[in-house]
Amino acid sequence: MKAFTILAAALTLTHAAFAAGTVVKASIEGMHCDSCVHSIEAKLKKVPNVVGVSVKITDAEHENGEAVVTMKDGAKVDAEAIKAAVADAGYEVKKLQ
Ligand SMILES: [Cu+2]
Repeated sequence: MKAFTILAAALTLTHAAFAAGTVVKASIEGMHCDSCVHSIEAKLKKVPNVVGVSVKITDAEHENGEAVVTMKDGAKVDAEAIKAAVADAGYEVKKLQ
């Protein structure tokens, strides 16, 4: 399971791409229905220090969606862990901010 390997590697990194308490927005490609939304939400909720996840389809015609991930206050965030969780659900993060 490649995604799990990536996630494990990401968790060992001390570098944090985002400051504590950050709300991270991820643009996701390939989403087309509620099932996509739920599977991505389920994976992101399992990322350490994630306290809130909101996934929605932003452009149904082009199958684009967005995940808004809220991190625990004071927690370090690794962008790779979020990307890996989305990849584990079967989708790709096109942009993370
Ligand atoms: Cu779907």
